[in-house]
Amino acid sequence: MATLTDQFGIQEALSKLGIQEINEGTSTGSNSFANGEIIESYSPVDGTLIAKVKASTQEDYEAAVAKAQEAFKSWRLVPAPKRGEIVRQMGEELRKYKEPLGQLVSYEMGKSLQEGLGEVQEMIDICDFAVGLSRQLYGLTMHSERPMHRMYEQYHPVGIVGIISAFNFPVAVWSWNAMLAWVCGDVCIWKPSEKTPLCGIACQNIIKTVLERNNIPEGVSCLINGRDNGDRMNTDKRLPLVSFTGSTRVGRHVSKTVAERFGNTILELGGNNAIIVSEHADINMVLVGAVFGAVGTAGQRCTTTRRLIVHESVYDKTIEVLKSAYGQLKIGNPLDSNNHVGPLIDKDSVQNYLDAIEKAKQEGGNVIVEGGVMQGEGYESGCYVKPCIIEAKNSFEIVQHETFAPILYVMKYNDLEEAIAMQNDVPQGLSSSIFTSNMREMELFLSHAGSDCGIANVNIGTSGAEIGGAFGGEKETGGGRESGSDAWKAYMRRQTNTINYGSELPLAQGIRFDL
Ligand code: UN1
Repeated sequence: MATLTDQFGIQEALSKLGIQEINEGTSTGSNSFANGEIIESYSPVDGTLIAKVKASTQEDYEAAVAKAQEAFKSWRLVPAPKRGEIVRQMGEELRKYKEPLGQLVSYEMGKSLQEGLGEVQEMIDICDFAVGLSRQLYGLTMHSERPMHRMYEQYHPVGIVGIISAFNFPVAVWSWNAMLAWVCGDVCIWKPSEKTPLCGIACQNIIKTVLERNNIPEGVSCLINGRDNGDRMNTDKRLPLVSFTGSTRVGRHVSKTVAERFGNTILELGGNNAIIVSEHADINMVLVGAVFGAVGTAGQRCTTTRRLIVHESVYDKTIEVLKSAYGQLKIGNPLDSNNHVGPLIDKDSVQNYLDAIEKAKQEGGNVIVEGGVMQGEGYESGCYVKPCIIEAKNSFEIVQHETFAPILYVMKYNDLEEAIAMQNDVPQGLSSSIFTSNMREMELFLSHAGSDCGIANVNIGTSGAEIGGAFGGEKETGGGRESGSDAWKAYMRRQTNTINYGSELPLAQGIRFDL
């Protein structure tokens, strides 16, 4: 291992997380099914091969499903608050491992250590949320039209939930799904991204101890690795629900494939999130919201701020403030707390970033803060890029497209309705925000005539949603909702029950059927 990694305690973190067989061919976690080809996990931080992981074969996949099916039979019978207790213990375990897991997230994925730790905090938060939820899986009761009848609805677990997660939130998004699914009585099969397999293994290792000490069958939580397993899950009738986080392109395929067999999906796909900066905005607040939104996680959140729609009267000032903030950004090793921006996930992403800048220029974009790939000491992995700002039109093809990189497009408006129309005029519909201290503007933005996104914020950036709200978006973002509010309902099947406690059998709708 490179000295750089030792300097930041990665070896120690890996060993605490039970990932020990570095470069020996495989590193497997509890209940992972891995006899296939080698997947290599390289860190974008310094280009080091962190470990090799084996993919799951068709046989491995079958073994995982069989184990999950078996586990479901007993897990669904555990009372929901008792399932909540197991999830509570998982939250405790995650608290213990917050530091090393945050480090691994940062090292394997490339986000800053602060954001890595924040991601583990999201996991802890969702555990706490799920514990409370385990006593609140409510259904409604309603009055029957027939005498001496009672009607109510209840929610039952669906069975095996397939979770396909992306590299950019390699642990939190799994936990949003898994923790809710578990209190709902479901079991999970998780396929993490091929780019962050070690994060998957680490999570399995952490929760394994909780399952073991409570005598819960380990099939409640199965881990499979390798691209081919995505379609195995999508086409598998034994998985009534597939939760997919990733690109709109792949999401479209998942959606069709699962729908073909009448399975359900939760889709968290691309975003193209905008901040509207009104003439009544507090510019200092805009600064933090927009810069963190655009360059946090090196622009690789689905909630990243990609467009800034600025009122013409504050346009020059906003650009000036942004330029100076971008000038102060430190790009480098994300484990070093002095740096603001870490690397992109890999060189393909760097190429996409460069292509997007080129396209924006070709379409007439005016570069305000120059981008480029960082060279020299500390940047040997070739994955570090400069966050850039381009003055553009909303109608540019490239602006309509989500590029997973720190590129911020800025544009002017003079009327708020026009700004809202621009903000909505993209295929995606995840997150949006307005900075204003004007109550009328704020309410218009949040009204039916306002933002068409799943998330709409005021005086907060587009990223960094709390777990307590439902997370997800409209249009090409896929329509799914995860984490807080009543997102749990997607992990259960609803059953309407009507009970006749009388001695007659009256038919509904007053139909007579005399025998
Ligand atoms: C994602 O980018 O896939 O709202 C999830 C946020 C985070 C989650 C992002 N809480 O930015």
